[in-house]
Amino acid sequence: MIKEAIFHKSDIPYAYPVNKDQLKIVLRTAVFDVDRVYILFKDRYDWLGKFKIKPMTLVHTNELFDYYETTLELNKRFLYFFYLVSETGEKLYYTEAGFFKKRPEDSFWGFFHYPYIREKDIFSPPDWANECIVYQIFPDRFNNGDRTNDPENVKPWGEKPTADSFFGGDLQGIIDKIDYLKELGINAIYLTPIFLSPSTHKYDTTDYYTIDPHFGDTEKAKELVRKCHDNGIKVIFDAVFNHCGYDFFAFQDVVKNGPKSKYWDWFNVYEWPIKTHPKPTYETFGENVWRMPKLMTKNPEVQKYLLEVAEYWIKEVDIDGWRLDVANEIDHHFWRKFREVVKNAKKDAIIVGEVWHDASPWLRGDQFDSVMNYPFRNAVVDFFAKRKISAVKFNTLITEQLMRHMDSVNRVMFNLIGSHDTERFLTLANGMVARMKLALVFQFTFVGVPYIYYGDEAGMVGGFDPDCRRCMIWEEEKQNKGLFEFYKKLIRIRKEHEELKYGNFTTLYAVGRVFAFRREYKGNSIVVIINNSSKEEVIFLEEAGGKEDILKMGELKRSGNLLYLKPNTAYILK
Ligand code: ARE
Ligand code: CA
Repeated sequence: MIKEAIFHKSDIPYAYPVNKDQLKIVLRTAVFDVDRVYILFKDRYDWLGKFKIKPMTLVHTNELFDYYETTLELNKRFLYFFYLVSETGEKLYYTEAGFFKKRPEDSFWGFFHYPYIREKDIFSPPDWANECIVYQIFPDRFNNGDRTNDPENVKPWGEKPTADSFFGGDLQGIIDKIDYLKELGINAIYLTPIFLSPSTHKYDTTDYYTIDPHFGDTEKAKELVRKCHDNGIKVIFDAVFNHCGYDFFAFQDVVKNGPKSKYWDWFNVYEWPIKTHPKPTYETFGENVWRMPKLMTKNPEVQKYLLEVAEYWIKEVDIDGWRLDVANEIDHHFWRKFREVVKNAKKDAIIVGEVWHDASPWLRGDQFDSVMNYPFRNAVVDFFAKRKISAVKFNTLITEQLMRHMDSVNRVMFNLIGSHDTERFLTLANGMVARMKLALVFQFTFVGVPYIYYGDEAGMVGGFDPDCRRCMIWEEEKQNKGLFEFYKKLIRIRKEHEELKYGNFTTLYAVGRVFAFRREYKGNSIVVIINNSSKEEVIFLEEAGGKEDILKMGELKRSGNLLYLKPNTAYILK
């Protein structure tokens, strides 16, 4: 056996409670190396008791690893070790103290321990997140519902955007389109920042307590949230707490009073008087973005200020959660406090971080509920839009992503295929709607929250920021109606099937460009087959037997368990 690949630790994501009685256990081995895995376990305080034995189930296989899982139930306290048998009959015991050929004595000191299921440590995202389909809105570009609040020099709707063009979109515009959003079927919206700021994107906050007048005011925000709630739509705001805007009162006080300012320690100023050019003399977001001075969240006064902001908008306007900008550059310490404040203000509010890479340090239950899942997006873009990776590689990417987190986290990950910071998916797919549809089938049947960037459903295109932020297309004749209907159908299918929201995920087939998997929940299963190639493919898949296609994207010809997949076609079999 390849011992070097065998891995477990008594911590997330290899050991964690799924509820107050059950402990989930995961073990990794090298791919195709091990034939059977058992776990031997007992209560830590049952000194003289015998170990119980349970076989573990192989749940994922990818290019490198096999993953085995099981769930244990005992009196909350666990002592355990593993017993592995290879294809060739080799036997091995695996403990916290390493590997043994002979079974360790019961008095051995090196077993794995899960000391106690501590209820407070169990991760529990808001229930509604599991049912969520989220729609991201960039307010200046979604819909102009009130011309009286338009900024000066507003550009004609639909003109090509530059980094600082304004188009007049606003909160009234969103209110006016609630029916549209309902028809689509989404049940949550996430708005990029709407607080007072000089820019069009509003990531450089001047005042955290004022809605930008070009968007509306606090009353308008209340009306938006109320009307969304009346229509079953949750509302998430953007918390830009890593940095403020240059015009923020505290920074302006520092600009004026220097080291004498009460707010001096809110920032990291290298040199005073402050200069913005050629390089800012203070720490900023990104590389010398002078409009965005970095806030020192290690400072208790800064913490207090920002935590009050977080609480204020929940209480005042009744929002349902926060998306956290540049979340990975703010201390964990702050986010733990933030979670306490937010959850106290509203028990089922959601906290979604912006982290573009492995976000596991923030997803242990003490900080975020979810993140914008960019690793998901990257895999989907490479497989479906660009077709530059094989199904095998794609399977490796997504199974490794799944194994990074607790199941309960995976189910609420915000699975996007594009955002205001990326090229649009359709552009990356070279305008080929067929490829996008396959990606959407995957997005809506995979584990996690499907996330729509405004306008994708209308067939909008666009390159990097600012081009990905074009004005929403409202003229019906310019919208891609077929794509819109396809979204509607996928949303309906997802809503109607618990398997797709709560089911576990098993890859069934990953060869060439064909990918198939099963979602299973409470004895019901759905099999999804995607032919991500431009030619007919024939596959053998027993699991498809006795199931009917509910997507009806194209005809599925079968002869026994042989399936004839049409080019660029997906099937959702129930
Ligand atoms: C503007 C221009 C850009 C220009 C930039 C630099 O539009 O063309 O390159 O200025 O001067 C906001 C605005 C942007 C604006 C930016 C700076 O929306 O339009 O850019 O402010 O003024 C990293 C961070 C991630 C961050 C992205 C942008 O990790 O947190 O960069 N995303 C958030 C928001 C943005 C927002 C800000 C932060 C600032 O979502 O919209 O920008 O508040 C890799 C890395 C990522 C990296 C990503 C993108 O994959 O892994 O870490 O994200 O690329 O660069
Ligand atoms: Ca307006």
